[in-house]
Amino acid sequence: MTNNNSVQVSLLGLGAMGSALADALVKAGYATTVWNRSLGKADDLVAQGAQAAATAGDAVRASRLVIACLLDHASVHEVLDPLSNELAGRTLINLTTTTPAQSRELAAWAAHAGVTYLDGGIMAVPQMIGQPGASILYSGSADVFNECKPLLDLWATSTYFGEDAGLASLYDLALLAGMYVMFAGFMHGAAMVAPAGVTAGQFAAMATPWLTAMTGAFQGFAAVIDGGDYTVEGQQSLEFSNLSDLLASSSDQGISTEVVAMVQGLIQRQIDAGHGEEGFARIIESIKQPG
Ligand code: FVH
Repeated sequence: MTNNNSVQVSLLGLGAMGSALADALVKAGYATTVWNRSLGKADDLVAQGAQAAATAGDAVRASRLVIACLLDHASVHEVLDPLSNELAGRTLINLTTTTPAQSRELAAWAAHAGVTYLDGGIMAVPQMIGQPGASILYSGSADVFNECKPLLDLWATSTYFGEDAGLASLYDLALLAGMYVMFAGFMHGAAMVAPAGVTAGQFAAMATPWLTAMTGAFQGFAAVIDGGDYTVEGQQSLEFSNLSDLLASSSDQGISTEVVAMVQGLIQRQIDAGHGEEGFARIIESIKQPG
């Protein structure tokens, strides 16, 4: 245990994630006060040395640094709105998942209440907290981020994006968008080979190295997008990126074509607009300008 016991921290919300965050604080020796709406969830933490607060107000009054990890934006307001006077002059780090607009709204609410605010987006599941691979994204007060960095780094790799409190959440949701579309691509491939008797496990064994290798293309696409010139030589053109074989084979296998047709639609809009000889990265223009 390290010597953090003079640093008082209060954590509101002991769901799966809040409990993992609190556990890491207690193990690192922070003087941790915890509160949860329903009883019983603090017991293990108390056995390890945490203090259980009877009310959220008691938890807020116990520490200058208050961390919220609740269900959603509405529950954060439900818990904190009645406590705005007690929170004044304290620091709030909100790790509850919210949209960028909700994060900015909470930052404005906090500023109005005299609370210094840092927003966080957790890119990890509870079992990953304190383990390599966990990442938490932050935006809002730079002073809070810098002061609290040793504590934040207990949980995960901490990355700060700037004073706009909505940025951490924006990155969080953008990364999740990429993940879900990639997962849908994997599911499509697994569905395509299934009628041939290929198990999802057999397909995953091929898909993992293939898709991992393909992530190497991201920086090349990014250079073209950031350069703003989709005619740069050496790229695969949109006309070459014809997905009709993928669509026909999917239909032949008797499966949905929705996932591939979505990508084909983005390609086709750029071809129809006269950009067929330009690079594949140009489909970002279809996404930026909804059809
Ligand atoms: N768990 C995960 O894998 C993801 C990873 C990415 C980030 N998320 C976000 O983290 C927030 C908390 O998630 P969680 O996993 O801890 O969620 P639950 O286990 O469902 O616990 C929810 C806690 O919120 C409390 N709560 C809900 N509504 C209220 C309310 N109106 N007033 C007070 N507290 C409330 C709930 O209390 P109880 O039901 O035990 O009484 C839990 O403590 C979340 O934003 C994820 O999106 C986690």
